[in-house]
Amino acid sequence: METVKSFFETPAPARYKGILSWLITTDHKRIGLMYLYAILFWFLLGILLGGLIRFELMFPGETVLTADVYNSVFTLHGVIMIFLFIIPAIPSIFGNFFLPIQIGTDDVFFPRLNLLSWYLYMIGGFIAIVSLFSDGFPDTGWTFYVPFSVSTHTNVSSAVFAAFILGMASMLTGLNFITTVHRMRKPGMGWLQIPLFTWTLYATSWVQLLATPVVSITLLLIIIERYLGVGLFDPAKGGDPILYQHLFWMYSHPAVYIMILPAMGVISEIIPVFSRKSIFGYKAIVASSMGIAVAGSLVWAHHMYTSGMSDTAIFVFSLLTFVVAIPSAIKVFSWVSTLYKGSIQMTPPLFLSLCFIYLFSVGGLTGLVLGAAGTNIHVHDTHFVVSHFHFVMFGGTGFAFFAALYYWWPKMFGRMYDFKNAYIGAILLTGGFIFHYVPMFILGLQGMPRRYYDYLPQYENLNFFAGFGAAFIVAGIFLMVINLVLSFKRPRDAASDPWGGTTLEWQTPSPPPLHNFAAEPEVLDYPYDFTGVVKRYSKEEPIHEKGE
Ligand code: HEM
Ligand SMILES: [Cu+2]
Repeated sequence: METVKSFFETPAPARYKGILSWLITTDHKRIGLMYLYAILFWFLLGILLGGLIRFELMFPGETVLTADVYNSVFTLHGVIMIFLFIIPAIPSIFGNFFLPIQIGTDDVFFPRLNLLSWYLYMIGGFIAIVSLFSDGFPDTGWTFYVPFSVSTHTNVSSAVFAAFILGMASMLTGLNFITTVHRMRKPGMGWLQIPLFTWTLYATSWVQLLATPVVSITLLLIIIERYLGVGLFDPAKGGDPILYQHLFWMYSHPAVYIMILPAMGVISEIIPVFSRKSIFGYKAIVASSMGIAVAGSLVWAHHMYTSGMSDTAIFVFSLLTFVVAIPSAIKVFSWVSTLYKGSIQMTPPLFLSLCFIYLFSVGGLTGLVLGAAGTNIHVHDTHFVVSHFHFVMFGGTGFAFFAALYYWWPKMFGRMYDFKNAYIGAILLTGGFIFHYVPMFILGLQGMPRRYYDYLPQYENLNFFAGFGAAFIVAGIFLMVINLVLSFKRPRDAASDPWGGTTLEWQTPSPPPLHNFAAEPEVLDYPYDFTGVVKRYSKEEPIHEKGE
């Protein structure tokens, strides 16, 4: 008699064909791919909304959106980009697909919980869509600040409930990764043999697990306030609206490390492979990942210097903000030191990684401008802040997302792609990015406030100019996605190790079989030795020698 346990333990592909074999799969690779398809949909929708915001801002006054609709559009853009793209993107797609393989095992520790996390992600996305209808999507901004989020008539309750559900999916992913790294490493793989991508996912998972509950409860409090009016955030009832800001940023600042740490892990995988040199400072990078996860939880109030905090509190949070920049700088130093005197082999993943290092550094350095109270109070809530977080989130994680997609695509799908189109797309994206966001730094320094659909005449030229940058961004992104889709026209003949990598995923076939390893994988020690590691783009192609 077939038990429930054996029902789930029999891999779905062996049981069902077609869509059903996906919908009940517990294979980490398939779950990673299902996240990829869903997250790409949301990302492209978020990009189009970004383009719409920019088109509205290209001309003063009403262009295509009324003031109310503009407020809902940037809120939707922010909510999609934060909760449906950037937080889940790299951990849920590439973490799910590659973490078990990188530590030499055949799945995550809780495969069914992993599938549940995907369903929660889909349900969260669905509820966000539902919030669009009836009273319209919230017009509060993605931060849902009280008292406005309690009083506004728009669909705040369902939107924050969507974010609550998405938080659950994120926590389950974190729980799974921590348990898998502790319990399922290939025998003999010590902690200092774990690849850096997996290390960053491990550090991220602790932040996902410990910080997410704070925002989950805080978002539920908004719903309670909207329906019961307890007065938690209402001074007239003894409450305090600033309490909401503390609770919200106690998650949302550590959340920026949920966004950037996995991205940093991707870059730490790519740079050594295309420099043909082991990473500089493996242990320093591991320590800095854990350091960021811990120190990053202590700086949240640097978002609130203008909320009436005491000078002492401002001083403490400003100092801590400078401290947390140190581990990030260690990583940038290690990447550049690895490139130094390496035999650089340019490929689309490396090109995108170099863009990441430049854009993330600009984002990080402008973060210090914001961390210093003296400058912060002048540029708080202006387009300087908007540009800063686009440099770190989009220039950082967004570019690392594409670098990861182009680095692991041959392994995930067994197909190579067109390099020329990839470069054209990446150059359009990078050029458009700089043309779009650098003017926003200047507009912010000149005092243009964020979250207004209109502006004073002196801001007209730079806003108009930035519009062309946004057009290039959109064109570049769609070209890079279409280029990958077109790879399905190519033969499925990518080699198992097209780049000459040294982590375990390059010891599996492309794509990997259900249980990942056709043969017992060999765990290598850091520093990796790249000499003699052969590269071959496709099975048929001759071995690529150095400098080809
Ligand atoms: C074509 C690409 C994009 C364009 C043109 C764009 C444009 C903008 C603009 C102009 C704003 C400010 C709206 C205002 O304050 O009035 C904004 C806000 C925002 N963007 Fe983007 N963006 C793009 C991509 C992204 C990406 C990739 C992310 C994240 C990964 C992102 C995250 C955000 C967030 C969180 C906000 C804040 C929304 C709020 O104020 O509540 N954007 N975007
Ligand atoms: Cu912050």
